[in-house]
Amino acid sequence: MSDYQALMARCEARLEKLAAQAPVKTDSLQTRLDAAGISRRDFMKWSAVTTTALALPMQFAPMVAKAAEVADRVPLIWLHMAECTGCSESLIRCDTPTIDTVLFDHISLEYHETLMAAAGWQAEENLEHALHAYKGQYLLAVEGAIPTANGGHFLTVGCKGHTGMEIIHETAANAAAIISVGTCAAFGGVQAAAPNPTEARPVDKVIHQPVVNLGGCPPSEKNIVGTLMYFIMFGKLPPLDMFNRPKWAYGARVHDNCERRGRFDAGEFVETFGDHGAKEGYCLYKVGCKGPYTYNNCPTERFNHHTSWPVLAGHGCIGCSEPNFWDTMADFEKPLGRRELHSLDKTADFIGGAILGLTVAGIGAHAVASVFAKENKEEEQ
Ligand code: FSX
Ligand code: SF4
Ligand code: F3S
Repeated sequence: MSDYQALMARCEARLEKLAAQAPVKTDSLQTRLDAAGISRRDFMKWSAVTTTALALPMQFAPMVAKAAEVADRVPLIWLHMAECTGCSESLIRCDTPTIDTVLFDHISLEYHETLMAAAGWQAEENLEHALHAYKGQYLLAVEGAIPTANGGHFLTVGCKGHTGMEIIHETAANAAAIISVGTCAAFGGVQAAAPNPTEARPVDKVIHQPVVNLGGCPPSEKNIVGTLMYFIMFGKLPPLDMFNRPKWAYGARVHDNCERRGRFDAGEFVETFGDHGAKEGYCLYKVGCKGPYTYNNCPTERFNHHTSWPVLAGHGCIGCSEPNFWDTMADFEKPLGRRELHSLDKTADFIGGAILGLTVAGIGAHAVASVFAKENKEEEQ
């Protein structure tokens, strides 16, 4: 049996098992799509697009559709730790409902502090109920870093005053899978920037279970929903990169799929914001773009109904899906002219041809990968 056949058999068995369970929600996905004015045809198109985004062969498209329909059998507990809630906003704040947002309504969302109607004691009871009723079956999504200094008391949640550390340990203990949504949960984010007074830590440095890291401040709705879909379809974590990010989403550099890449290769750079080059759509490297050092699918998947992404909007990528980007990628509007990346900065002034551009960019990316690998190792020690 080939790898894909084995994957398909696993997916079929998993979806059959889920379909046999009673749905938690009363409305079917079709009812929800109808209410949002989304046609069956658009839903099937979405299934094909999601299949491609997940780097699966097109034979999986009907299974993606089926997985969406049975998503209401998978309980989801979504926690907020130290963060800005932009990750949830990225998913739910579209001007009109998308299939991704409808699907997020359809999945069995048992606890989400900023979306649920319950408050106070009732909210805490909801969480306790879900942890008990769905022991070993629920998916745990965590948004935000965990402050660990002072016994974790820089973050307490709810009327019982539990610390983030206590909550994360309790909820992670019986989760079927754990997803760190956003750079704060995945790598610490802004609150972990030097000097990190609350000793904010990524989820996977506080607990011992495997965690999928969805880098991005915030990550796109595609990366969040795609990861949920993968778990629903296969009941396991997707293949991950060295920072435990799904390869299907974080396997390519922003720079390699950027629509301004031709300008980089031709040596056409914006020198200051608002200049002639900025109006012509020149490359933003010299005004600080960190696309050459950042792995994410922003140029291909974009945000908010696929309308735009940072570079298309006219500002360089700030490397928001990379570990410790607040410290390693700053200044955000200046090239990384210091440290190991100096060669790329110097050469950007007189790059004339595509071949030289490609070679130099390759060196830069390799150098930065080594920097991050080193930092990650140090953190683990
Ligand atoms: Fe962090 Fe998410 Fe940035 Fe904000 O909550 S990844 S600060 S967009 O929203 O965690
Ligand atoms: Fe695009 Fe930035 Fe790369 Fe320029 S440096 S091609 S703007 S990703
Ligand atoms: Fe972040 Fe860069 Fe994408 S700033 S949103 S990784 S383009």
